[in-house]
Order: sequence, then C-alpha cells, then structure tokens
Amino acid sequence: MSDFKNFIGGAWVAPSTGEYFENRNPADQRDLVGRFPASGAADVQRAVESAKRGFEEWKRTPAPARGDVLRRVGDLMASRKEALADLMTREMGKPLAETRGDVQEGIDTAYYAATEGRRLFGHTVPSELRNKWAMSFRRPIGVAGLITPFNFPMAIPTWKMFPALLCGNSVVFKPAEDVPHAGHALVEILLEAGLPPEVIQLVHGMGEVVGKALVDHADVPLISFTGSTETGRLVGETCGRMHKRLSLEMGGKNAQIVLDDADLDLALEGVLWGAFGTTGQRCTATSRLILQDGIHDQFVERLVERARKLKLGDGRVAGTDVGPLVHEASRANVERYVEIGRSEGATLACGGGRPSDASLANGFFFEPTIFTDVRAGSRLEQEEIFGPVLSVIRVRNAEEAFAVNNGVRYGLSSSVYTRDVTVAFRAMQDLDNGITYVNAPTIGAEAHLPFGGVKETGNGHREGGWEVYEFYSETKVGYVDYSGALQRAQIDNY
Ligand code: UN1
Repeated sequence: MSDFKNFIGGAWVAPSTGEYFENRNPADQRDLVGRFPASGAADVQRAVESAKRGFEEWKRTPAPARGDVLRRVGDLMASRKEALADLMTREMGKPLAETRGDVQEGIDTAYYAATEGRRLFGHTVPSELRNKWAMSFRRPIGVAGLITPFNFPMAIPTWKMFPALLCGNSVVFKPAEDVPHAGHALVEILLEAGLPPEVIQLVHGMGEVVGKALVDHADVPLISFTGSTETGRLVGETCGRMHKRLSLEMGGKNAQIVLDDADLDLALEGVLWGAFGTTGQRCTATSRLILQDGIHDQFVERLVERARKLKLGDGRVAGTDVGPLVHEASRANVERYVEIGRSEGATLACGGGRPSDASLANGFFFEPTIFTDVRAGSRLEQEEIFGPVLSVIRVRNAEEAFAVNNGVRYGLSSSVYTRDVTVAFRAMQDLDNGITYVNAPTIGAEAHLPFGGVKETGNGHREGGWEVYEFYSETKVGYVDYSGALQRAQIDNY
C-alpha cells in the first residue's frame, strides 16, 4: 500500500516533513487503512500561498457556475455513496447505516449549495434621497481554513466547505487525524467535479501543528472549527487577536426529557438512538435523560433491558447496532467517567466496561452504559463525555426538567417527549439550546436548517441552512446617485 499525500498547489504531494502517521480501523487495530502525511507548518504555508491564487480565479467565477461544480460534486457523492460509507466506517467505526446517512448529508448540502448559487440574495431598498439607489450584495472573503472532527467525516467538512466555495472563497482543509481517508476521497471528488485545483488544498496532520499553523496564518481571514470547547477557546483567542472571522461548533451535554404523559414507546426508541448512535460520539448525542417521577421506574427498566441487547461490533458487519470508540484515548476517557460516576454515588444500571466477547478484543469497544440516580450538578451530569454513557436524572415536573436541561454550560440540542402541546411550545421557547426536538431525539438535524448551539457550544454562528452563507461572505453596500447633484444624506431632506 502506498502512502497517502496532501493536495497542495494543484498536485498530490508528500509532506515537507517526510513523516507519516498510521490510520487504523478502530474495530480491529490489525487493519491498517493507510499512512497519511504528518505535515508541518511549511506545508500549510505552501497551501495558503496556492489558495490565494485559487481565490483570485474563483472569486471571479459567477456564483451559478460555482454552484454547477457543487451539483456535480453531489452527483459524484451519490454515485459513490456505498464506497464512501464503507471507507468511513472502516476508519471511524460507526455502522454503515450511519455513514450512509453521513454521506447523504453531504449530498444534500451539495445540492442546497448548488441552488444557492442562483440566489445569494442581497437587498435593494429605497434611498431617502431622490434619484438614488441603495443596495446590498455579497462578496467572497478569501482563504477559508476548515478544521473538522472525526465523528461526521463527510457531513461536517461539507457543511463548511460547500458554502465556503459557493460564496467564492478558496479552502485549506485539515480533516481530523482519525478520518484522513474520508478527507482524501472528498477532495478527489471536488477535483473530478471540475473545481479549479488551487481552490482546494488538503493538508493532513495533527491539530497542534497543522490546525494551529492555519489558525495562526495572517493570510487566512476565515476559520471554521468543530471540536472540543477547550480547543475552540484557544482557536478563538488567536482569531480574536488577529481579527479573523470565526465559526465555532463545540461541546454538548444534550438532554432528552420524558414527561408522564409521553408516548413511552416512542421515547424509548428515541433515547436508544440518541444516546448510543455513533457510540455516543456526537455533539448532539443524548447524554442526559430527564425523567418525570410518574414514569421513571418503568421507563428505566425498559431502557436497561433494551440497552443490554444492543449488538456491539464492526460497523461493516450486518446487524451491528453500536460500533467501537474512535481510539484508545477516547475509551480511556469514557472509563474515567464511569469511575467518576461511581465515586459520585450514581447507580450503574448497565454496561460500564469493555465487552467480554473475544472477537471484539482488537477494537476500542465499550458497552452501552446507563447511570441512574444521577444528581443534577454532578460532574457526570455536567461534563461532555463523548461516549456511550447516559445519565438518568429524576424530576418532579416540567419546570424542574427545564431547569435541569438549562443547568449546564453547553446548549446544543434538547428533546422533549410530551403529548401536551402547550408544554411542547414552552420547551421550544424556554430551553437554552440551538435546537429543540419535540417527540424526536436530540440528533437528526437536517442540512437545510441552521445548526448550532448557544452558551459554550458555539460563538453565535450557525452551520447549514441559509445562515451559513452569511458567515462565508461579506456584506457590501452600494449607493448609486444619478441625480447629478450633491445630495447629503440625513441633511438635505430633513
Ligand atoms: C454532530 O452531532 O456532531 O444532528 C453533528 C445530527 C447530524 C449532525 C450531527 N445530522 O444528528
């Protein structure tokens, strides 16, 4: 197997460092996916220089023509959906049904971006003066540095990249070191679809080196980062100092609330999918389950019974419900939180350890884990774990449930199961999250709506939908005075 390369300056090239890192299958460490460049700051430097040339060309390409490229990208992704899903599962572990969905989110984002090429609306508004026009329109910004996580190897890069490109920016892409193969495949598709080569640069490597060099680079005015709140803070400090435009998408501690009047069958399916899908490694994962007194005991009993039956395994094998964690450090972190939960006095209702099945011994598997009697305010209840660990909190009523939901520093998504329409609307109004689901789990955002969170989850920007186009473009205003005279705004007509 040959080593993978970066894509810089319009060509596939080896890293300046001459160093590579291994990418192995988390379900079976004996399976080597490939060796990928451990690039250095010099590679980022070359990528940015090339991306600046790419930008000069791309910003002059009409937006509908930029959209045409993205439509072809969507077509290619659709035609390769199965192969992409397979390589993604192989390098990050979640079951094929989920990686297929991940690719589909990329396809949806491509087609949405393609049509946006014929909108990119500005406004034309009346001037306060006679014979004068006033209007706004959108301009591209420059080189966008995109730093993405492992858990949605296709959806999250495309959420950022396609709107960035549609708006006329060029891109330097640094995928997570756990999913470099997906990043490679995506860039191949962009090139095949006819994107001018210097418009996209792919630089593999470590966040502390490549990501940092990108964030520090004076000629990268736009940064979009998805990852931990701790790293996001560092990125934000630099971008603040350098006056960069920055979109942050960070941690979550999302709750599903189930009230006494809820459809419990529905709520049960919801929490199993929300908590253990992607092995709990989603920013939108359900990591807290807030249950009202009246249904608490029976719901926990049914939930534990079902969670115990979830089938752990290789995501590429039919019948697998839950894949491995992405790497050893991530499993060690989950184990640490199980210890924290125990020491805080929570009751371990199921899971809590590695599976005994010998066929899983070469992967980073961990059992779906549920703690009950979790105290609001405890570390288990407050901190993001990013693994298959669900904390159950008992409450008396909807008010208390809402307060518990809001009592964390994150605010990505929330979910409420109830048949009472007034409670449902109050939840949408009062829960401090960027997304609230009614009678649906905390995961399942659609590509054409804004995605993001409040508090320490984000910094006010959204991905997806129509709002992301605001982030990747600059508003410019034009005034055209055809009166033939000096007209002084705010003065001559008042
Ligand atoms: C994430 O949780 O990291 O909402 C992104 C969802 C997906 C995107 C999640 N469409 O489940």
